[in-house]
Amino acid sequence: EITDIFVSMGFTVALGPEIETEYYNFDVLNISADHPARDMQDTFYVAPGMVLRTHTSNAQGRVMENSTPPIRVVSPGRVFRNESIDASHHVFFHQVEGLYVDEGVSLQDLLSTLSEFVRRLFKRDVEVRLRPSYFPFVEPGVELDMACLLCEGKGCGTCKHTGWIEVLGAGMVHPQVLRNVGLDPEKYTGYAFGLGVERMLCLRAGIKDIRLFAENDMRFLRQFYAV
Ligand code: 2U9
Repeated sequence: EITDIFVSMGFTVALGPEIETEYYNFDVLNISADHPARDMQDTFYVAPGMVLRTHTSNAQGRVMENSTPPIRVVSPGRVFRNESIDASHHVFFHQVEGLYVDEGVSLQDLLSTLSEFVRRLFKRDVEVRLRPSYFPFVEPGVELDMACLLCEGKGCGTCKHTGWIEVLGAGMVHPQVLRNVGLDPEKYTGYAFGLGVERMLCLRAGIKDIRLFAENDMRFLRQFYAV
C-alpha cells in the first residue's frame, strides 16, 4: 500500500541488499566514522567493513550514482538494529525510505507530497505539521506529525496529551550527500524521508506492541492477510 501510493505519484521502486558495505550504509549518507549510529550497539557487523543494513536508504546511493536527475525513488525492505527489544523496538523491522532529487526541489514539495501520502494511508483528511529534527543525511531535518487520530488534536493518552503523533522523519538531502554521489548541490536539491512500516500499521490499526509482528501468531497475522 505504501509503495503503491508513492508509485502513483511518480516514484519508482529500488531495492538494496540486506548485507551491505559500510560505504553504502553509512559513508555515502554523511554518517561519519565517529557518528553514534556507527556504534557497535546499534549496528550488526557481519564481517570487516560489512553490516546488516540499518536503513533501506542503502539502496539510494547506488541509484544516485547510476542515474541523472530527476530521481524519484522509494526503497522498501527489512532493516536490522542491535537494540534492546521492547514494545516499540525490535532488532528487525521494515522501512520505506524515499528520495526526490531535481533542480528546484523545495521543503514545500516535501510537505505537500508527504501530507497527501498521510491522508491516503490513513484514509482521512488529517492535519499535519513539520517539526525541526536532526538526521546526519539531511539539512534541515524535520519530523512530520499528524493530528492524533483518536482525539483529533484535543489531547489524550495515545498522543501523551499533545494532540500530535509522530509519523515519519524527513528533510532536504544534505549537500555533502549530493557531492558524495557526484551531483552538484548548487544545481540540484532534493528531499528525503523515511518511515517504519510496522509503526504505520500500529498507528492505523491501534496495535500497541511491535513484537507481535515477529511472533508468527496466526491469530494476529490473519487480521491483515487473506490467509
Ligand atoms: C539519501 C539521502 C537521505 C532518508 C531519511 C529519515 C529522514 C528518517 C527514520 C524514520 C523512522 C527511519 O524507520 S525509521 O527508524 N528515517 O527519519 N530517513 S530522511 O534520507 C535519505 C535517504 C537517502 C540519499
